[in-house]
Amino acid sequence: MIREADFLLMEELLSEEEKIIRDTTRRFVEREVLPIVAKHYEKGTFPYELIPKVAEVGLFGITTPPEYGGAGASYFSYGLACQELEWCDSGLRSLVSVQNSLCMYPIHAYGSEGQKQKYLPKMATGEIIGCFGLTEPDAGSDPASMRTTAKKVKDGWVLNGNKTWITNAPIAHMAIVWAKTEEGVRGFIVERGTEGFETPEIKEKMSLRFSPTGEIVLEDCFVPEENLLPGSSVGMKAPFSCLTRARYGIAWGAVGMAAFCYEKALSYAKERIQFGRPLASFQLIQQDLADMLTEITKCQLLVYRVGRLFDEGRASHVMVSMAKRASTMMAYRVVRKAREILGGNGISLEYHVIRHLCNSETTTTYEGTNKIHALILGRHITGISAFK
Ligand code: TGC
Ligand code: FAD
Repeated sequence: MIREADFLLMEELLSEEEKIIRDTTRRFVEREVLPIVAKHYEKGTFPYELIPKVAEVGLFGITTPPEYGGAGASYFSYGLACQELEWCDSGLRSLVSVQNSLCMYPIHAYGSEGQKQKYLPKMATGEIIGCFGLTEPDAGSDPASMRTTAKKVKDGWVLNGNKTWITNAPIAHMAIVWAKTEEGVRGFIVERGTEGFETPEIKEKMSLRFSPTGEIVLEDCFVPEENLLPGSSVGMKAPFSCLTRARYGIAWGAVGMAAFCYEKALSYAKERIQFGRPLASFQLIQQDLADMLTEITKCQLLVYRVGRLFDEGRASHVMVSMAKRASTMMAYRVVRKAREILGGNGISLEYHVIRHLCNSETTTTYEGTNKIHALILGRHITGISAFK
């Protein structure tokens, strides 16, 4: 499935259409992103010129129906694309995850027909980039404790509060903001340019440096009635359903990250001579490579099965939690082994592994930390909630 580490011949399980989506995505990242990613990572900048190119390959709105400008592809194909994107960089996959799962999905699932017509086609072309505001300074793992409020006024709502650690906030044209109304949490579309809406950038982060991250500051921000997502039920179910889709993409992406680093470590170990022999000839290095390939293969099987179940409508959000947690933890370990095999070169951006290593600090944190996913699984297994 991922060419670098397809030990169990999973390629044979893909349809021709799935192979085309995977290979088109790989060609795109190899040509357009891999050559520039290290430079931008070092500077902490994002190449805006990439956005129309990402759209041209069909990576925005992959699962959105064609009548709204999307590709109408399966979630399995979406997973394959995420894997190829994160083979290059987690921030690149984040750009696509947020646009697809956290912005286009809620508009398609919970938006009015007018909202779908207004936003989705332009989001598919990249003319509109979205961001998703759930996390707050005092509400991270427990977003239900959010403080952001939406007060009903004539013809609309007034939003007040702060969201933080929001991917793409500094570059987004609009935000999906979750806020507490008198009845409970609801979703709102807030467009850039609205008075009382600011998105200061979070600088000096040492992970996901290829991805713009910011805050959303809402100060007496008036949002017209037509910007409420009408189909979202009151409460956390709607925002959580978006998280499930983004977590699913991260689970696939982490396999791509690990496969990149495995391949890099393998070729390095074959070429690098120490004690008169290639590193790959030493038993301890062979053990590391065996562990890396085995771990990647186990997670390939996991995301493959969850992907197929997703398209059959049979994947529960707990299955997705297992896949997100297992896959990102696997990548965390595999990337560290790769970095060690590369010795001093392992910390050079030229070899890309240190970039993946720093990114793995975020992929095990956002979209629910590994501990939170363990507790989601624990609640499912025992029937006892550790949260309340
Ligand atoms: P809880 O009682 O668990 O659930 C309330 C209702 O929602 C349902 N539900 C879900 N539905 C769909 N998908 C899911 N993933 C769901 N999780 C829960 C649940 O069945 C229930 O329904 P009902 O009918 O019984 O009312 O609510 P809780 O408040 O106790 O939640 C606990 C917990 C820990 C599971 C939840 O707070 C959680 O998942 N916390 C983690 C927070 C998180 O993941 N934040 C992510 C922010 S976005 C982000 O990080 C983007 S990074 C993007 C990128 O750059 O790639
Ligand atoms: P906390 O919730 O404060 O957790 C701190 C530590 O305590 C963690 O180790 C956690 O596992 C542990 N912990 C918490 N509760 C428990 C418990 N009950 N039992 C045991 N341990 C516990 N959010 C968005 O809404 N939109 C975005 O686009 C977005 N993008 C992000 C991009 C980046 C680069 C990053 C780093 C984060 C992003 N986030 C986004 C926020 C992300 O979802 C949160 O950081 C994450 O959910 C964890 O919340 P927190 O940082 O507040 O940590």
